[in-house]
Amino acid sequence: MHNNRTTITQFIIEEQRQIQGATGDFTSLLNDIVTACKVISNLVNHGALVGVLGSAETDNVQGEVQKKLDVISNEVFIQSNEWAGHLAAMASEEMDEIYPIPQKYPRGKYLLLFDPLDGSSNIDVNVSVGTIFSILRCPEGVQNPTVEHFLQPGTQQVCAGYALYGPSSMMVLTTGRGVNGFTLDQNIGEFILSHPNLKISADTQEFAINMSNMRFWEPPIRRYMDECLEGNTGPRGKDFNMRWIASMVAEVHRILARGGVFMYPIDNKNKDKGGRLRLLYEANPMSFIIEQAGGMSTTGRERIMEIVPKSLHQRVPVILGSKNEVERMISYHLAEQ
Ligand code: AFP
Repeated sequence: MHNNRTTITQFIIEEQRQIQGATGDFTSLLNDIVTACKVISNLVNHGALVGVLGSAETDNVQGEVQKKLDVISNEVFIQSNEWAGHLAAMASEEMDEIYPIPQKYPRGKYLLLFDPLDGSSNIDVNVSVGTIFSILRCPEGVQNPTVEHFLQPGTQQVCAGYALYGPSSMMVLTTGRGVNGFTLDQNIGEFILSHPNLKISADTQEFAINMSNMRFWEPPIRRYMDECLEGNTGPRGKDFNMRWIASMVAEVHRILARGGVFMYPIDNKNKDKGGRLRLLYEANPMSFIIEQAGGMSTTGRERIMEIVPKSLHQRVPVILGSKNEVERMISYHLAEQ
């Protein structure tokens, strides 16, 4: 029975075979990313036993306090991906500047962007966290990429994915040909295809938003949420349920599994920063996955994947998930204009 199981490597190789001119470079890059995620999964699993919990007592570029595991996961990602010759440079939510591949290694044609440990406020309380990544092509002829080469809209992504470190560790990926999920078999150390061709239901009765920000919300979000909360006695005519994990990877994963909407909208608290979530490390890769699974992703006013980034650590409002609910929220934003 075990012979029928498809490993993530086999899956990626078979997918690449269907693309004319594929050199195998991309397959190897993904393998290195998978290795990094397995290492992080192992560290997260062992937690206090290997001394990785708690604060690193440093701030990242966003002014957020870094956890030890944020810093360690960032190093794991760099070490796993810098040597093989597939990348020209990397950028991470945890680093102020881009990371060009050191001269001692060959340079390749891809750019890798990542949030090594998303939802890290959950680490010390043993709640799910994850890694998010996005792969772009380094523009033709560019040997020494600079920040501007990373500022490509999400529609240019070659691949996006996340690893979820939850009750089981999973990897979910898209290369623009649908979304597939793999579960880590701890005994053999391989991700095995377990959730082929994930699709998000168009309708849902579940939303995820940080309700503590309610007093800062703009009218379209307030309207949408008021209507949901009125339940079957209100205009929606049905009851809604709520979830908030404070770990975007876990929220997106739930939406892929059973539908739902996730919102981190612009509000009067985060307006100066442009939103809460990071465009290049969180919003773009998750939007690619959500769209490929039949869902939608927007700021409320524009499709996230079409935003032309202005800076490496740019933040954006995010509304994503089941299509009919996201469309409804877009219409509420349009009605406000
Ligand atoms: P951290 O990685 O700093 O914990 O941030 C997680 C996150 O970017 C995203 O994964 C969550 O959805 C969101 O922030 C949680 O935000 P709140 O702190 O407002 O709940």
